[in-house]
Amino acid sequence: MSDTRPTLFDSFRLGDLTLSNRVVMAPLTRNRAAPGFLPTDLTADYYAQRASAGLLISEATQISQQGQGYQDTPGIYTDAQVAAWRKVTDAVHAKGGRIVVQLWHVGRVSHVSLQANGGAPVAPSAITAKTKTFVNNAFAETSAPRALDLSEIPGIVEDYRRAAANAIKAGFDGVEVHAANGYLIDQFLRDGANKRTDSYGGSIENRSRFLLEVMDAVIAEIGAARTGVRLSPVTPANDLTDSDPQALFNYVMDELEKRRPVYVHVIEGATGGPRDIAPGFSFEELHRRYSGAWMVNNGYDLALASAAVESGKADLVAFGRPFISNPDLVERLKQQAPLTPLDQATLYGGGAKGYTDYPVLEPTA
Ligand code: 8OZ
Repeated sequence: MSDTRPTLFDSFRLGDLTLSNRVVMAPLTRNRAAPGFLPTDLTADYYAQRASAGLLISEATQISQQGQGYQDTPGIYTDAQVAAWRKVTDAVHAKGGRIVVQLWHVGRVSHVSLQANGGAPVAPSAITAKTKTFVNNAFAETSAPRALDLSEIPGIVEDYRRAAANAIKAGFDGVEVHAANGYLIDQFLRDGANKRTDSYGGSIENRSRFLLEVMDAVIAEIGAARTGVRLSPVTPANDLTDSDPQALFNYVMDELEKRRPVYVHVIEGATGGPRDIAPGFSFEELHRRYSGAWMVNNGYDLALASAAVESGKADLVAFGRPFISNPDLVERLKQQAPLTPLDQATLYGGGAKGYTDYPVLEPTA
């Protein structure tokens, strides 16, 4: 049966890892970090409960204080954070799971109350995002950012490198560079937010420079086999637009292909929203340019995911919200069992309720 097509439930070789299936838990912000921006024992339970996914991607995790944009999100820049994440990765590994950490810098999607000395958030250009963040237990307009000075950019690249080194110290199987959803790297990429006139703005090559420097630094530190990247070429999330996303992301893919991170993770359509893609944009064209593992995300169900894997459209499929309310999502998909609906009220913040108390299927006799 050597010519059978792979299914969603077949194992997959990802770099040096063997994933037990092709169902990935997407990164999901839960805002439950303890003081010091530490993951907790509950965080360890939460991920360990979901360890039957082929791969877990952690919630977005800031690489520095400057990179934080919402209250109670975890970091990976202090020794205490590394030690706390070690408990999470140990718990996942004890259950036979695999987990990477998503490395995050929010750029302009932040608030002065989170920044050192109440300073302005940083961005490629001083353009405020028309979007909200969550701080001091309430939604708030994002604060007006200041444009990064050219001399500051190497320091942020260095923050990514250090975070990647910390990830390995913390026992992660790798990292995912968050270059999606309108955060800092995406702000550099897309021309709605990047109006720079130096070597990081203007042309597609210049706007891609920051992402590629981050990828080079992370790959030099931990290796391409442990480095993935997430892109959302057409999402309007966090007030971001681009005048020619196909040309921009074709170039990005050609440059990624030279560096061969272990996977590229794409959000098809509007993040967490419609999968519709404007005419003229083709994800297939991006996929054709890249020979590594291809991970897709956004509104997948069993039928869509199975079709994607069986047709070769994707190697891996990331499920987001269904994983919150179904810790045994892989088993439920396998059995075509009903899914528990998500409780929106416990999505962000709080404790065990809506975090570690979702049920698993009763074992069948
Ligand atoms: C939801 C709420 C806060 C942050 C993303 C990290 O969209 C996020 C996020 C999602 O990538």
